[in-house]
Amino acid sequence: MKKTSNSETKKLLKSLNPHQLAYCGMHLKEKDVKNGEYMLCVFHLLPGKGLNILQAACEVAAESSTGTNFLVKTETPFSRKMNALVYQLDLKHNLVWIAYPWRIFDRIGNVQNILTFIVGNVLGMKEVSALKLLDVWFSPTMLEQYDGPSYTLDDMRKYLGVYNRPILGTIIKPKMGLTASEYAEVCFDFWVGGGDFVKNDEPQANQDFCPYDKMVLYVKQAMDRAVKITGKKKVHSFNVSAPDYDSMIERCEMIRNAGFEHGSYAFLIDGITAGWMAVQTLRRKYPEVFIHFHRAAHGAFTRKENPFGFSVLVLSKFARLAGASGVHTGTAGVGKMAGSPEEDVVAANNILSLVGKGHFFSQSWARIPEKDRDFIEAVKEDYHHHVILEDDAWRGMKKCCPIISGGLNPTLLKKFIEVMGNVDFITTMGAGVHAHPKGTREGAKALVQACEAYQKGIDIHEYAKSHENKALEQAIEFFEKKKNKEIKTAESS
Ligand code: CAP
Ligand code: MG
Ligand code: MG
Repeated sequence: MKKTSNSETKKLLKSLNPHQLAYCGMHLKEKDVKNGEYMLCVFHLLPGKGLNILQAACEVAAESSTGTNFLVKTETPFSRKMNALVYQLDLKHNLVWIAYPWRIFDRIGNVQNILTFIVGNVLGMKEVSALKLLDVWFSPTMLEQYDGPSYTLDDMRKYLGVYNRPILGTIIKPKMGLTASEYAEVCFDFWVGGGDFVKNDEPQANQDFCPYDKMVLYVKQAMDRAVKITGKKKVHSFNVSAPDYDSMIERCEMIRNAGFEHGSYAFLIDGITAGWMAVQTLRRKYPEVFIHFHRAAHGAFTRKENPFGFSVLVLSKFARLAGASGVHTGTAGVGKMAGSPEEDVVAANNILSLVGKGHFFSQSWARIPEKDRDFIEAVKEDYHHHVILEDDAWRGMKKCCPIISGGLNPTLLKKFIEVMGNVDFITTMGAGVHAHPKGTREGAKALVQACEAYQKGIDIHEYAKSHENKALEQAIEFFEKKKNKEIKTAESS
């Protein structure tokens, strides 16, 4: 636990005023902060003018738990017990660890409430010139209160009959501007080309040129046609983000009343712009539906150039806590979006398994004490069978699956799987399918063929040589030529 020498700590402690001292717990040991009463956070923190790191950290602990910028006369012995406590520092890397008594959080399992505390006002405080929440740890007793996912990737696999490979998906492009029937036609082409899963793009809503009810109706017809032709089940993820609760529920009910069978539709929610309450509403109201968390606007908090905010890992952990079945976790530098490989992969792996290694904490997503013998068995089962045992679901928070999109195309699938280290994710390629020189259907075929090549252990260039894999050959020609051209332009500029 120790990250600062005793002399350094002593010097810093002496600099604290009584107000700051009330939020300092540098005496605490690992066993104290892991006694089940605390949620633990680690922040990258640069102090504001005139403060040292411990002073600034205590000010953050105050503002993000019970306090304000002065010691108030209205404090009580109990309120002091609810103070968050700074318990560890790493002066070399400007890191601070803060323990939060989780009784201060809304007791009905409310993620929005936690985030308002720990990445709320504090991001605007003058006492810091940088503050980024890098990792968070939940005790088993705290996990007890949170829903976690209900309908998972494993359920979707069962519905689709797809195992041992990623779920192959797309986002319909152009992102906006197609009529409802044009939109549905593109879905049909992707599904008939062999794709499993189609999602609305994150801004899809009730636009006058693509009325929501028509989009739902035509997608259903397209899905029915595609299922009939291919003999394979298909899934569509509808964006149900809306201006208010009633309109969101109205969209959900419109989808459920359009005749889609259970498992063939998912609810997509723009979790950052629509908000955590919407995510948890969908999870609690529709436990039998895949809740698809799109993270548009996360860059404002997660980009590494931004000194304020939180990491992709933190966002993904809270998405699992809130009950998202899947959340976008980034393409680990392989695709178009900014994001570090290590960051995205750590996030993806942490929300998928029963025990995940974070940047600073190893999180067991068990709702029971980790010493429980059976829990250890459940973890072993989890690794071997990729599921939390059905009758053991109560023990652990179910998996939340990574959803990978941003700039991927069939030629990058193998590279991404190797970076991820497993195939337990949904990939949704937009341009990667619809920019194919021969259009969407061939783009879908190219994606399927790239996945087949991976599963057979054959290089895609080899695999594309056989005549039935023309779609893949054309995709390689197009996307690799484009990439080479980009490299050449970058080199010449
Ligand atoms: C991807 C996408 C996704 C972003 C989200 C887009 O389209 O539809 O919303 O990938 O990024 O709008 O860009 P392309 P992330 O496949 O055409 O890039 O998954 O990193 O949250
Ligand atoms: Mg300590
Ligand atoms: Mg999008």
